[in-house]
Amino acid sequence: SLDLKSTMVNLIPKRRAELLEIRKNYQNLKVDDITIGSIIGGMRGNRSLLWQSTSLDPETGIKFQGYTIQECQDLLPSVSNKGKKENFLPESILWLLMTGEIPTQQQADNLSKELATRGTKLPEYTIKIMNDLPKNMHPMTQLAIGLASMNKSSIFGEKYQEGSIGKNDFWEYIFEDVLNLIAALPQLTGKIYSNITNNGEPLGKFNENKDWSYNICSLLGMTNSNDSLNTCNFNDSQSNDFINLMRLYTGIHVDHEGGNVSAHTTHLVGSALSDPYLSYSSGIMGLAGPLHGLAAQEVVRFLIQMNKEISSPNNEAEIEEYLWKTLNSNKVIPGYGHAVLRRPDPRFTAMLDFVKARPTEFSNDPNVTLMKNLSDITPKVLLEHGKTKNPFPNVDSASGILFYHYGLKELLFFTVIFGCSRSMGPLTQLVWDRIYGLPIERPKSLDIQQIKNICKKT
Ligand code: CMX
Repeated sequence: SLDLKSTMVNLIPKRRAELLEIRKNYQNLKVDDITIGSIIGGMRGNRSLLWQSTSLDPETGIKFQGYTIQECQDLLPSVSNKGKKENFLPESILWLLMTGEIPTQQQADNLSKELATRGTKLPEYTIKIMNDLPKNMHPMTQLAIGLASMNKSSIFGEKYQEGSIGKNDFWEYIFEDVLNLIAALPQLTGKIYSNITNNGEPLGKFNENKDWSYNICSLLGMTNSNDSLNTCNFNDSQSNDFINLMRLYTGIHVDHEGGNVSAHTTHLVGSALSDPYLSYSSGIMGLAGPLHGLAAQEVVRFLIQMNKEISSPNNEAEIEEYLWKTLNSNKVIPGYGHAVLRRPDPRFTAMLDFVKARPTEFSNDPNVTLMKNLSDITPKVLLEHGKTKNPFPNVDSASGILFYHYGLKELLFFTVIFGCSRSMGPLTQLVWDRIYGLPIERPKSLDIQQIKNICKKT
């Protein structure tokens, strides 16, 4: 089938039967031990969540339905641009996450068109709320408010209130809400950016004939087409490169397994049958935390500051000295290390490849040069320092500085673009949660006395 919903309809009976079979035969099979350490240590490593579309391997990094980023680059449809292969579309990866299948060009184009059609306009009441927000309100607060306000038009919410749908049909209306929500993100993002940079006046126009990432760029006023209303100084190649950077960034940040804060929160809130707008708005609140979505901005600050203090971004000795100074004052090197990964983050490699493919564009940018040099120097220093389990760069060490290079200077805003991308994984899971009829989440908590009692018994 050429449209996503019918493709899902075809998949559902087999997948439901599969889960039923597992539940019937293996209900009591033990998977993991829960230790006192994990109860008081953020539940690290507890294998206790069902998450279908992505998995994170310490060595190979993120896989989308089993496909690495490189395989996605090779296999997933992009837009065709006079025979030149562009970065794959996030719409393609959304199809892959939802179905487990690589879409054809036609399927990806159809989904792209469907999102553009659904996303033409924000609801009037959301526009009003966004217009009334203080223009200097934190961009992630604006995003969470905008999304939560759209629950007024939740189809699932309406049907549920009417009492007109049974449990087996919930997924269909959740799916409608999910596509409407993802489709609305370019408009909402553009509105937030115009609030913080242009007193709420539009910076660009939505183009129904273009893809999702293009529309994010045009609504930021960051293309050189007529769809952007400001005087962005991009030449043709920069404009096209920025749109491809947006496709790359939003394509590879879609999901990182289910246990991270934004994904897990969306899933948890959705398990109470809160609609996708409320569930993802909650996920966004978590993404706004400095230990989760804000790391990219820390890296940008770090690079700019280091460049102020060293004589050249190519001076290895001074860079090493700066890194040691940071570590010796008990600070972390932002953009390095990872809770799960034990190799360079393949998302970082994809970003670096983007830079390497455009030497003329980036060779004169001292921050990008420093970012590249750091990826060689920092692992040696961190290894010698001897603490971090993973001395290699993670995705955040490159992503923010590339946006900065093209003129996105509002560091707090980067996470809103992260939020656009991250909608795709957790909301895909929300659809599957309802397809599978998963129950409300309710782990058991223990107080200190109960924990002490368990400790005494051993
Ligand atoms: N610089 C200096 N020290 C570091 C470090 C870094 N980049 N990364 C880890 N360490 C230290 C830790 O602080 C810890 O020290 P203590 O024992 O004194 O507490 C020690 O090494 C062991 O930590 P770890 O097990 O290797 O790492 P964690 O799982 O505890 O933390 C992370 C992971 C990402 C929070 C950590 O590496 C870090 O703070 N990195 C810098 C911030 C950053 O880049 N965050 C983006 C994460 C991207 C993502 O989540 O996708």
